[in-house]
Amino acid sequence: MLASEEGDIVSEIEEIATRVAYRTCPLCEATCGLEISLEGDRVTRIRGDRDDVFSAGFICPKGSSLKQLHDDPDRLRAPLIRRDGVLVEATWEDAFAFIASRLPQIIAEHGRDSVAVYLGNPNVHNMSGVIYNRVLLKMLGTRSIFSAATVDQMPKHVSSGLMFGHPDTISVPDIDRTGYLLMLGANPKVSNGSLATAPDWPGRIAAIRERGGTVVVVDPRRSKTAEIADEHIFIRPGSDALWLAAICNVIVADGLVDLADLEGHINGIDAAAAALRPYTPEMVAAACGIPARTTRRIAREFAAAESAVAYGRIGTHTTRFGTIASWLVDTLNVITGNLDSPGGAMFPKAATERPRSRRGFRTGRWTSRVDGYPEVRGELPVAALAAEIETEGPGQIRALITVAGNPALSTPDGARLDRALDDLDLMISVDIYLNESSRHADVVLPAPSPLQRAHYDFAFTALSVRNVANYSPEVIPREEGTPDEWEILLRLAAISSGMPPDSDIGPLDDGVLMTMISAAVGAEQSPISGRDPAEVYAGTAGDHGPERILDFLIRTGPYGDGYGTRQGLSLTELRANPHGIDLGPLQPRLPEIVTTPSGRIELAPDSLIAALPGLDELLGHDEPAMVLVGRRTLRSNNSWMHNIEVLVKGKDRCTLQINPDDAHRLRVADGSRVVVTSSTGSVTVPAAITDAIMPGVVSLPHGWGHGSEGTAMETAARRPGVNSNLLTPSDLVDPLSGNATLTAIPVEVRPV
Ligand SMILES: Nc1nc2c(c(=O)[nH]1)N[C@H]1C(S)=C(S)[C@@H](COP(=O)(O)OP(=O)(O)OC[C@H]3O[C@@H](n4cnc5c(=O)[nH]c(N)nc54)[C@H](O)[C@@H]3O)O[C@H]1N2
Ligand SMILES: Nc1nc2c(c(=O)[nH]1)N[C@H]1C(S)=C(S)[C@@H](COP(=O)(O)OP(=O)(O)OC[C@H]3O[C@@H](n4cnc5c(=O)[nH]c(N)nc54)[C@H](O)[C@@H]3O)O[C@H]1N2
Ligand code: SF4
Ligand SMILES: [Mo]
Repeated sequence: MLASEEGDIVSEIEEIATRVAYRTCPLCEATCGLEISLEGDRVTRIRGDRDDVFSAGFICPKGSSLKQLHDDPDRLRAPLIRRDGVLVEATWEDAFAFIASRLPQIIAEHGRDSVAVYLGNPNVHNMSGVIYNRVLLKMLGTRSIFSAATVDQMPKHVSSGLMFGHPDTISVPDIDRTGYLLMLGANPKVSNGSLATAPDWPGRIAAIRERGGTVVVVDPRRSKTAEIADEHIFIRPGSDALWLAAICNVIVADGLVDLADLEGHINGIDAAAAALRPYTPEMVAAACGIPARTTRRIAREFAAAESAVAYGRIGTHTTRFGTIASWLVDTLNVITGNLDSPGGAMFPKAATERPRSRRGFRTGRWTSRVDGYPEVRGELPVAALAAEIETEGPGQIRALITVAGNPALSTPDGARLDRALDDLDLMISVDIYLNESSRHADVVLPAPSPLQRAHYDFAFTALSVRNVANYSPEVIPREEGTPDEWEILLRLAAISSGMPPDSDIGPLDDGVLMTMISAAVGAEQSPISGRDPAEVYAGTAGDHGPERILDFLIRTGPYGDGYGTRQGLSLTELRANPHGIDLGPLQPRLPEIVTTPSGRIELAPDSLIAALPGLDELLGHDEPAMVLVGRRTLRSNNSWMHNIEVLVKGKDRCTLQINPDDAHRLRVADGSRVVVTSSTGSVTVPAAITDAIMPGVVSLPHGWGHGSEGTAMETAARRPGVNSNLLTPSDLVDPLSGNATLTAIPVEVRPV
């Protein structure tokens, strides 16, 4: 009796103490559902949520390490202020007072453009960043805006803007239905996918093959994805645009153009065909390292497939021809009738999607002061940031705010930027670590851990291979007196507009929502068109912050309840569905999705046609002996998860992959240290000899190079690796998008 009574007591205690929370993983674009077991506020286990409507239990090693990230003693929990040259812990009040004593003064003396902002990648995975960075930028009123987008996907925004009318109208590969996937410069087996949100890419690739489809991977490395594909084709780094031109050329020359349902929706097909005419498979063969017969075969297979889709990512985007490559990927999809068609490239319909105007898209409304680069989406190339800090004159950058970014490691010519960061009059970092960039800051404001904030993927539901909506509340409460990230951003916004550091930010937050409501009630297509703004405001769930705005965006979005005008989604509905709500497979969206002034897809935008002959530069030159490409590894996340022991233990991952022929020629032994030198810098790193990489190409992952003085990431410092961006030059940007060149970097390799 006693024993069972005891048992009852024990299980009762367990019942009180343990709980399970469901949470979308915010670490990468795959948006996996996590099942998180807790005892009180201590995480005991994280595994894949088998009931998640999209990920069905899939998880990678990073997802479960959110526990270690949360528990990491190096993760910042209190603000830091630089006093007598050293960063010391301070109260939130003191930190904001410090900023208020410096920032408005710099703006008053040197003008608004003297304050720059750099927004890093995790902002896109964070409701606070997505909504409130815009408020910060607006209230700062600066044009000195930089982000990780210009070391990443900016070419896709530009080509999409020019072709479809809006830079966010991005087509994604419908991998769950396609019969033929042609993938360039992407390694989703490892990266878990990008600009194509899908949990379990490996399983989805296997499914294509199981249903009789074909997967072809074009990459200078036989990547993990290439290993699970039907075919892998080595390509000379940096030449994707040229090869895609030849593929399109074959489609046209062989009479394989078939617009199918796109007939009547396309402008410029003749102009595009004429511009591509010179680029025959024979002409590009040497530069691409791909025999003409292979190019012809792939073009014909692609055209013949029941459904087919071309998909290009980092490797195609991070070159001077990134925008051209991105345009040609979509051109290939269009001319084979595979755009906006199941199994082809389709347009997601996110639950928070806003109607887009028919203004069309343009770049270059202003230019960068020193190098004259055109503005793109209101941003300047981050490759130009160091020059803007170093170069004196009106408009020189004197202060920098970084939010969730590590540009010292993530952007080209890291050594130069690292020096420039030291020259700033003021640097403010909102970050969870004291890393290679935030170590230069005068004030560091720690954001809460990912488990301490609510989550909804505004960005990735718009890039998803299936329409899904999934909201997760915070899993663990924030420590008493600690602001959420949106409050930090809003307070920075307030201070930058001259408000006192301790002002009530509530009215500002109300204003953010009210502006959105006013726009919606005034918009014809909105379900709340003509409604009373005050009534809508009063009916919005929650009393502040990103969740209240999420409720508004969901309810006025394409599946929303329109504030009672129809059956549909709201935040309440999302909360009731912790495993997500499946909104079904992607649907054809033409013509409504196209917002070019003509109302048609523009296949031959002037700026792209004019830039195309630039590709000739790749032809007929002497190849440099060696070129450098990057790579990602499964347990990394750009530069910032190397402080987690479970992710970095084991063999060294920051190695230089080199082909056996090159290793033999250069007398490099496996595991020996080699010096890699580019026009920009030099690093010493262990060699890893492998025939998975093309002769003449070496590969080094980015995001390493830890342990510099003033950082506080002990585990990372023990396995520092080297910064591959010491080798990437800052003066080679894609002129159309401002994107940095991070691949095909000429280098010399020699043994130590
Ligand atoms: N050579 C080379 N360079 C590359 C690439 C490449 O392929 N090759 N890839 C590029 C790409 S695609 C990208 S996206 C960029 C990434 O460039 P960045 O965004 O500059 O770098 P990350 O390493 O992602 O750094 C993110 C920072 O955000 C912090 N952080 C994490 N979560 C939060 C949070 O919730 N709030 C706040 N405030 N901070 C947080 C982390 O501590 C870290 O300091 O790197 C680029 N650099
Ligand atoms: N594990 C892990 N996952 C991540 C990240 C991470 O750091 N680690 N980062 C996240 C981020 S921010 C992003 S943007 C995505 C990126 O996701 P992906 O675009 O899939 O990026 P990578 O895995 O770097 O794969 C790029 C591939 O391009 C190849 N490549 C290099 N140069 C060329 C070229 O000139 N032509 C062609 N055809 N191929 C080339 C490389 O060999 C590599 O295999 O990954 C996300 N997911
Ligand atoms: S694949 Fe991406 S979203 Fe899924 S668990 Fe891993 S890091 Fe998280
Ligand atoms: Mo990225």
